[in-house]
Order: sequence, then C-alpha cells, then structure tokens
Amino acid sequence: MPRLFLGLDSSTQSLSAILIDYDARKVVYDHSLNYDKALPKYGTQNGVLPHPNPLVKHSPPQLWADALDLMFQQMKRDKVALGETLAVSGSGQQHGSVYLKADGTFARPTSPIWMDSATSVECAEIRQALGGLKATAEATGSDTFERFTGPQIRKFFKAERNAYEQTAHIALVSSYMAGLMAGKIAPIDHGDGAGMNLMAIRKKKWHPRALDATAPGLARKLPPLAESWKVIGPVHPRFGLNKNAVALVWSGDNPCSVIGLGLIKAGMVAISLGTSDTLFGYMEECRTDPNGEGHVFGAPTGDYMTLICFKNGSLAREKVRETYRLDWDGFNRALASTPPGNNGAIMLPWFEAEIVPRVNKPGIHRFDLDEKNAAANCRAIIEAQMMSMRLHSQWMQVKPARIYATGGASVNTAILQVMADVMNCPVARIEVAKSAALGAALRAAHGYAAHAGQKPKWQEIVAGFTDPIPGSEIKPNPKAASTYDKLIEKYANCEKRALAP
Ligand code: XUL
Repeated sequence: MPRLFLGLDSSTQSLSAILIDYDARKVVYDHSLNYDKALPKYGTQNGVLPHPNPLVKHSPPQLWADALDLMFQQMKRDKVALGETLAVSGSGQQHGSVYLKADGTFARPTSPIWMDSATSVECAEIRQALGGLKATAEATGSDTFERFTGPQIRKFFKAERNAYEQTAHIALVSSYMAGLMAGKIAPIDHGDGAGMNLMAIRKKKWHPRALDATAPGLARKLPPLAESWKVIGPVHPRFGLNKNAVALVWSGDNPCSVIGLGLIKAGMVAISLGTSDTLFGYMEECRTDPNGEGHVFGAPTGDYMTLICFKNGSLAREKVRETYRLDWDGFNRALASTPPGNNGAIMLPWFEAEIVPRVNKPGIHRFDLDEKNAAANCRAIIEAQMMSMRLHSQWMQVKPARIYATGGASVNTAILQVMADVMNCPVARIEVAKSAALGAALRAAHGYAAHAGQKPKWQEIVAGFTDPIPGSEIKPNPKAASTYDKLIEKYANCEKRALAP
C-alpha cells in the first residue's frame, strides 16, 4: 500500500489540497477551490468581504469551514485514495483569527485577515507597553504590525467588549482548520504562533506581558502552543481517511512554504521574485531585526525562519522597463551591456512606499546615475534590489550557502546572475507552484513518522519533492562579487541620505 499524505492550504482566495505518494516521491493529486466561485453566497471578492473602510479586510470563517467540506466531497468524486491516506496537515494564511464561544458557535462572524491594516493605534499601544520597537521585536520576533493577531485582538476587545467577553477560544486560521480536521480544539504551532506578537520567540511560550498589553483574560482564551509536528489526535471519521490516520497541527503558509521550498538547514535561503520580492531564510539560532522590519517565525523543523518582504519587486522592475520602452530581451541586453557595479551609479527604486527599509514617502532617488541612460537605469534597479536584500538581511547573520530563486522573474537568468554576484553565492532555480500545500503534505509525512516513534530526517522527507531545476545553478563571478562588496557601502550611505529626516 502506498504511503499517502495530505496537505491542505487555506489561503486568502482559495483552499488547495495536495496528496503525495511518499515512496514514489510524487504529487498524486492537486486541486484548488476558489472561494468566490465555489461559495458565492458569502459575497467575498478574492476571498475578502467588501467593506467601506479600505483598511478593514475581513473574511467569513464559516466560508473556510464550508470550503473544507466541499474539498473532501470533490476528492471523493475524484476517487482520491482517502482510505489509504495516513496523515493530514495544513497551512493557513498567517495572522487571521477566529473567535468562538464555548458552544463552538462564532463570537464574531467575521475574521480579520493579514490584509487588514486598521490597527495602527493598537500597534502603538502594545509596542509601547513592551518597551518600544526593538524590545518588541526581540521579545516576539517582530515589531507590532497591523495585520498581526495581537493588535487585532486588542482592537476587537476595545471595540466590541461584550463579544470579546463571550469569546471562549481564539484560533488562528491554521489552528481553526486543524481543529475541524481533528474535531476538537487544536493547539497553535510555534511557526504561526510567532505571527501574533503574543509568543515569546525564544521560549516558545505565551509572553505574559504581551498578553497583558493586548487584552484582559487573554491567556484563558488561547489554546496551548505546540511543536509543528504535534499530532492532535485521530482525523475525524467524517473525512473518510484511513481509520488510523492522524491529524497534525497546521502552521502558517510561510513556515509551510519554507518546507515546500526545501529550506531545512542553516545557510539555506530562498528569494521569491514576485509582485513583491520576499526573502525566506532558515536560521538555527534565533536573531531578531533591531530595525523591526523583518520577521522571525518558528520553522516547522523546530528552528527559526525569517521573512523579509520588499514591496518594490516586479512592480518596480516593470516600471523601469516600461519607462525606457523596452521588452524583456531589451532589458536583458541593457544589463549585459553595463558592467557589474554600474560605474558607481545607484538607484533607490521606491516606486511605492517600501516595507524594507521603511519608506513612507514613495520616490525614485538617483546617485551618480543619469536618468537618460536607459541601460544604466536597468542595471541600477536590479543591483539596488539585490543590494537591499543583502543589506537588510545582515541581522540574520546567515551566510547563504546557496540561494533558491523562485517566482515569476526567476526565469530571467540575467537577473539571477546579479543576485549571485551581489550575494556572492550560487543561485539555483526552484519551481514549486504550491509550496505551502506541498510543505503541509511533507509536514504530515514527517509528523506521521515522528508519531510512530521513528526519527525522520528532514533531508530524507523533502528529497525528490523540492529539488532545484537540474542545471539551473548560476555561480557568482568573483570579480563582480568583490565590486559589490565595496559598492554595498555606498548603497547603504545612499539609503541613509535618502531616509534622513
Ligand atoms: C506574512 C503575511 C502573508 C500571509 C499571506 O506575514 O502576512 O504572507 O501569510 O497568506
């Protein structure tokens, strides 16, 4: 009998399922269900409820529960071998919260999700109570952020005190869904727990002062924290899995993606080049960002991961390409026609307010760079993005041994060469379409083995599922790399000047 493991991903717009045949090292089922289309009665747009205040972004938690039932109906119709499936885990969009009364009904019919940014006041209050930005990041892994669960809970407590009082249990999207699979209240894993501003990042326990700063009586409403491989219990029989199948805790989508991208030991870093560029790093030792710009979450291996999001990614690359009326071939020729280091020309491409570094006022800054020189501007944007990633990930003190590039722009080898040269490390391409769902399925395989008393090795778990594209590795050019070792100092000074009050 093949050993099958199921990974589910409850994301903002859809629920996905990936079933893996562990011995064949193959994904044998892959299906997604779009919330707006499958469950139109909830009136969501891209999974989110319309709201007059653009800062408020909520979704109906009942929608996520219904989607889970629909997914299992679909899998039965598709004759998926559920009866042979031995374990299930999942991934949830991070930070979103679900509020339940003691009888299991909702104390709050809608759930704030990660796109919500209506809690600036509460962020400031909690940050102050924890001793400021640096101390908050040091204590909880991140500075307070509007989408993080603690500030969201505080806002709920302040605005709807009665409903807060009636709340017996606060879940994350991940723990809510895990609870449905097991038919009981589920713990919150250390990966997703770190996205709340409520967990002591090093001790991996609820942080008493953070809880007090957030809302009274909160400790009683939160479930226990657990390691990411914790088995909650048998899977509820209504799902039709193997009678011995176990339900694992779920984690956040970013921790699950770290596994789905194969980042399982120190020195492994992935960079996703998408609308925004995101750096995922694996850390053995917990270090936090003193500037409070990057996040530290628990990694599902029991170590740590970082997530650093640069907003001006593809968005900015496209802007420069369009400004100089180039297609991508023309852009790449421009890159090839200019030397690494760009003769000292620097651009700060803040087309939109930037997350890292924190830039509230958008603007393009040029230093020793002629705006009319198309080729130099093409090189400048790519070099700026890569130098910014290098500079703003230094606090991790992780020297990448190899970078795994993914996302739309990672097909562009000219861009990856600049990445390899600036980071001075080889870059390989990896294409995993649903890294969070795959990561969840791999976590299920790992958790099942651990539960059976084996000592599963992550390297063996991910092998064959998360390998980079053969022959895609790009090596750094030593001469270019040493140019960037010097240029990065100038780049850092340019940032300082542009950000000076
Ligand atoms: C991470 C974050 C997003 C969501 C997306 O901090 O807010 O990546 O997890 O689902």
